[in-house]
Amino acid sequence: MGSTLAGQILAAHLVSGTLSVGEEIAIRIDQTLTQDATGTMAYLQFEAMGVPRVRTEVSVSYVDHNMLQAGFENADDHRFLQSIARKYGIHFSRPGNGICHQVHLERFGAPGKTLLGSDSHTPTGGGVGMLAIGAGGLDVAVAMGGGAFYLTVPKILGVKLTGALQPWVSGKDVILEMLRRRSVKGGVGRIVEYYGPGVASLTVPQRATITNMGAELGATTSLFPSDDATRAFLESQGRGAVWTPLAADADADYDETLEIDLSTLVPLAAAPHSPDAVQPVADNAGTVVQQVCVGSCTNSSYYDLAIVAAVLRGKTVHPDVSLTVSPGSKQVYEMIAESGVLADLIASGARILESGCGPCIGMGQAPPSDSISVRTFNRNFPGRSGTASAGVFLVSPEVAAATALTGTLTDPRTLGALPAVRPFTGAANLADQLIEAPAADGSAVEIIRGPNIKPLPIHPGVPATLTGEVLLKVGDNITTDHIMPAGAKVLPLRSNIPAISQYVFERVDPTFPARAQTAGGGFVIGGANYGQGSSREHAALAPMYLGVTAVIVKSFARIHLANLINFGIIPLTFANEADYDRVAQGTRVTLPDIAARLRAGQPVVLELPDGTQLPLAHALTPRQVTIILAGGLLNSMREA
Ligand code: MIC
Ligand code: SF4
Repeated sequence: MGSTLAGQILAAHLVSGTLSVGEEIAIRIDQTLTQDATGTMAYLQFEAMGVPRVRTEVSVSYVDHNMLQAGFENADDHRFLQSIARKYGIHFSRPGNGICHQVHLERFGAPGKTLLGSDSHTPTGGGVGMLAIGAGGLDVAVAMGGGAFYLTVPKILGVKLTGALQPWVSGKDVILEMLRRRSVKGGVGRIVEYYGPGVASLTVPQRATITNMGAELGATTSLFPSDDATRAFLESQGRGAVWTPLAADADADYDETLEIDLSTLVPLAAAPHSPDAVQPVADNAGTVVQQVCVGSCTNSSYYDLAIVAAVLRGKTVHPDVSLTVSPGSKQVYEMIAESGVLADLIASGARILESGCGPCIGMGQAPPSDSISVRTFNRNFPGRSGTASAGVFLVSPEVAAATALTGTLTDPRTLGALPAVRPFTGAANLADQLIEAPAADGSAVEIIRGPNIKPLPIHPGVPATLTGEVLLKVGDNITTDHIMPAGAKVLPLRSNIPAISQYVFERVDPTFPARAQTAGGGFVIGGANYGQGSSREHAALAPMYLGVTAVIVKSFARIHLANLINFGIIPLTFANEADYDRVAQGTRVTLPDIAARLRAGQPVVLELPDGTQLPLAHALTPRQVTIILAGGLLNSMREA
């Protein structure tokens, strides 16, 4: 049997291990990216490693998340990031240059390369045939230092695309259809690889929308072949030289397959509060909407904005709707300015925001109380918009535009024929004025640290036996937004763990931080897919700071599991899922001889106050056990 494209790229980058599903392998990383909300931690960790200069082919530090400067914190962090980039040989994409994933696709993405990013939507790069994986900042720091990235070999889910999209249906509807069929757990332990005759009809930005939101499936990554459309895209970026044709073998051996006939898809929407609550837009048509937001790393390419402008041209946004538009990159911003798309948007009453994550991460534009916001973004977790009582629908730009016009959720096919989109006929500005290339020698550069940047907390190491209180018990699909919220108030504290830890589980139980500290730490019990969503390692680091020593759940999401290990929190699962019901919040429980049992590979149990022992499981490798027992990866690197 022939090999899959993902298999080919993994094989070409294999450093250790064997490529069989479930095995731990290490791969070489060609490129890294960080963004400002995860980057400060990643670079503090990189500094702690004592490596004089990054050892990747390309490393880029983006500023796109923490753009609201309501105090000195974000501005200080940006200056820190710039000085670190100058010192260690990292490209620095300045604020205003755009969202990391959009800019990376345009300016650095290359077929066949590996990319590790401290952001869960790094798989956007799969749109040009890269193997692009999201990870915690510490794993990215290790990769910048030349270290390999460890992962469990995923299954390859081959998605055969046939047919072509109908008018008003877009790439967003393809990934929403995937979420409808497979759920937010459907990609866990898998790489999603698209192939088949339908691929050629999709543009690179459409493909990137699909691979971007593969993160919401829980997939390790998603990718497309590199073909003529890829070449055309890279040539338009003045980077045709990095193009190489790539595809799975015709008889590729996928672990699973499914087929989507693109011509059968209709406009879809993910209803509040989960990206997999997908239904046809028509089913919810008429829902009154107060806000529409266009942008985010999922849908902020030239066409995404141009189709919105085409729908709105000569008309005005509905009086009860606030419409915001955030271009994905400075390049896209300049293109819409030149083609007239921007003027159409302004004339229609759209509120134009700077190039960045903006409302997607709750950096402004919180919707009104009890309202409905319709967004072209990728996540609609409760409270993420900044308004706990608001509901968010995730849709395509086409649906967003139709909705902005009518004031109710609208299937754009009801608007009649697809309007003509203003073409961009000029040449894109490829001068990269806002990307500072690294100096040849940065050794003399001083790192600038504002008062917001606090040193990394140190883990004391794991004692022989762990006893503690069950501080919190939560259900299934807990996201890292639940564990460590983002938004305008909390994000500026990303470089200050003592301060940010006071917001851990804020939306689930605001008494958690105080209770955890009073109890001297303890355990968290959770359901299935615990830790889905964002890659933020603060969702491990801040609980660790509060004294959380072990998290016991039905199952974990990949990146959060890796982050728990990296920060020395023991991740365990119930051997019998039903035992979840036997552990109550507030109980004092014990993990007897946990250190010795993990080290010896012996069964681990959870002891209840009445002496009952519940069998637990884990899939930790000896390497991971060593890391945990040392109190995390940095401690274990120092010991080595
Ligand atoms: C997100 O979309 O949640 C973020 C903000 O981009 C995160 C990273 C972070 O929390 O800093 C992600 O997706 O990894
Ligand atoms: Fe930024 Fe939103 Fe994309 Fe995260 S999902 S990188 S916050 S635009």
